Amino acid sequence: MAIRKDANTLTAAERAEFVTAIQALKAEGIYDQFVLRHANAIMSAIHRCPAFLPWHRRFIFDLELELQRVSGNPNLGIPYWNWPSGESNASMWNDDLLGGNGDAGGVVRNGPFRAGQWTVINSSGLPAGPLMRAFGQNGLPTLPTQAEIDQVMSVTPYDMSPWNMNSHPSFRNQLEGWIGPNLHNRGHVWVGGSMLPMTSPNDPAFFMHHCMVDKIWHEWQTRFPNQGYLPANGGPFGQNLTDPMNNTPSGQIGSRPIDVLDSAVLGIVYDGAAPQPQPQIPLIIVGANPTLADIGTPGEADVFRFEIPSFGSHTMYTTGSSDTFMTLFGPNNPNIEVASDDDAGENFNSQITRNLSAGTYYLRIRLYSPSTTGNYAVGVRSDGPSSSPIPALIVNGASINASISLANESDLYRFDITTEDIYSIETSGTTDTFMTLHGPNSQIPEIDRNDDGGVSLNARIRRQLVAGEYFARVRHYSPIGIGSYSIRVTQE
Ligand SMILES: [Cu+2]
Repeated sequence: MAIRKDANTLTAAERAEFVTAIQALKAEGIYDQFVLRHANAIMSAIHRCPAFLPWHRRFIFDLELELQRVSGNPNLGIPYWNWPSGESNASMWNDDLLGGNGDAGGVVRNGPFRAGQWTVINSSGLPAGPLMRAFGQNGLPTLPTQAEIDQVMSVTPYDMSPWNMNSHPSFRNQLEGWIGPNLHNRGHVWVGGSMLPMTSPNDPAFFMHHCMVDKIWHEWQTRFPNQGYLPANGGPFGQNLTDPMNNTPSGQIGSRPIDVLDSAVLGIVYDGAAPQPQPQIPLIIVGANPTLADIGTPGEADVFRFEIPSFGSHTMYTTGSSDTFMTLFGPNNPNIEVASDDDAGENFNSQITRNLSAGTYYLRIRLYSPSTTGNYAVGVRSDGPSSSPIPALIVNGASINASISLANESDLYRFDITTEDIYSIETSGTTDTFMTLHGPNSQIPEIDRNDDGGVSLNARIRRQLVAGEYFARVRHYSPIGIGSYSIRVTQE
């Protein structure tokens, strides 16, 4: 399991281990193969496009496997360059890790990758001189701040037609840096020198930089589990969810975006994110009169919290004449999105009805138009005790959409079989689900289990069932994985 840490926090022993492993790969010729894999990819197939993030996730993952191999340490993770604290005087640029800035001529003279110790290659694989750096000298003198990262972290969807540097709104395009505060591109330009051309992996800082890019994508995926990779299909070849990506070998994992979407499945763990300060969040009492609020500044969003004591259907709603937009987060985590809605309520009000398990939930309300102000009222009501607390699947009926929103969470469903026959119970979506089947007429005996019998990573159980009540339990294959899925039962 790769444990990826903030480069500035590494111990002396961790720094030495990372440097020694990079040097060993260089000596084997493996490191330069990575430089060429990036340099000889089609520029526009791996940058300025949706595959930018999965391509580089797979790329640094493959290097990490090599680092683990040569070091003999299966937990060695690429350290990440935490930009807000990674300026030129940060300890990651000390001589025991990356070495620092170049001299007046741009040549790196300090650290393990200094001139005489480390030679870069050109895109033909030929030696091309020493490593070069020129911190802040190429027109972008500062690094991204945490506020700028937070700003990009709130952008949805993942990407948007025309799937290039003009895409807007697009999380990928903002993280890559063509619009918005400029995160990824700025890091390359700020380091300068060898980090500018397509041979930029010549500087080991490349991998720490892209590790930070990947961490931000990972955190965004965790925050918005219902916002999947786009385009699923219909985009340029090499960019769709199940297309092979340019210049990516098939290896331990596949070469398609879908193969790398779940960091947990890849065994990647980022060190603990700093706990976020919790501002006082107003409490909504379930069943009480709606709470009055207003958006006084264009673009502002209000956050409320409420407590659900036990499982049941609940409706979150706004009233009034404003066009509100609502996003629900939880349970017990203000960063995990459950659902969002624009106009399901009366007039232009937003409304979400959902089965909620016990816990604390959060509602974020904004106005649909980011340029207007207005007031509204927001409330939550229980839709009454349901006759069955377990969601019921109807044979040959509609799918139920749900999500695993917490580590180790599992969802339970029930369904009735009236005629003995062959039935299939299956999940769909991009989450790697795992399913167990129990019954008849009891939740206890397990009669079947499945991981990947369905389409791609979905679970599917196909089985002869006698009449009775059955229960299906769905969890993520990884104990720390989360994500959304749909489930249905069909008679064959
Ligand atoms: Cu790149």
